[in-house]
Amino acid sequence: VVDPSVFVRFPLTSGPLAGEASLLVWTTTPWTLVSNTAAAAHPDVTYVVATDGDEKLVVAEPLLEKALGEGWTATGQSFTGREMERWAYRRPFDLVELEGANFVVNAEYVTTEDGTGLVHQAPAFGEDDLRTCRAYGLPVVNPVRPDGTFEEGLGLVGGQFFKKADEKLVADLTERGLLFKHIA
Ligand code: VAL
Repeated sequence: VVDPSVFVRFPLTSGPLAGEASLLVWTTTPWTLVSNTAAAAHPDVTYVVATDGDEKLVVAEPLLEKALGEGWTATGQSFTGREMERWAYRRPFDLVELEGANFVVNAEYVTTEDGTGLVHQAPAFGEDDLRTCRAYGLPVVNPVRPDGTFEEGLGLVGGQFFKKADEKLVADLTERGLLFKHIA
């Protein structure tokens, strides 16, 4: 089974682009978005603000075309990952309790081969994520029980087997206008 990959808008709520642009964040495991605590950017990569004339998205410069496709151009505004450190964003799902999280962190392992150069962080489900998020004092959020089902009471995923939740979560992101692209 190949994991789907999704590109999701994380609207910025602090920093110079607050209220006017979204980070475009990439993940191959949509079900872990419930446990998102941060978005990782490489400190030395240049990130550009791109627009289709309507909205603004932040992606790694080398991935602009590959991630966004036709109709998107750079606005001329750019930042290094280092400059973006600690910019806050609105998390994709607020199903679990979480405070003082959801900002850009820097990580050396982020590449510009695939995705957007902005990697969704869920420390409970990835070794790199755990190491990176620990350095920022971020909590480990794990609402999945040992039997692989989400804890009860978690809205649209409560009680569901983790892998089965992908579909519902992607549908919900789409409905709320947060899904940019879904490669199944
Ligand atoms: N960072 C990984 C991803 O985006 C996981 C482990 C959360 O798919």
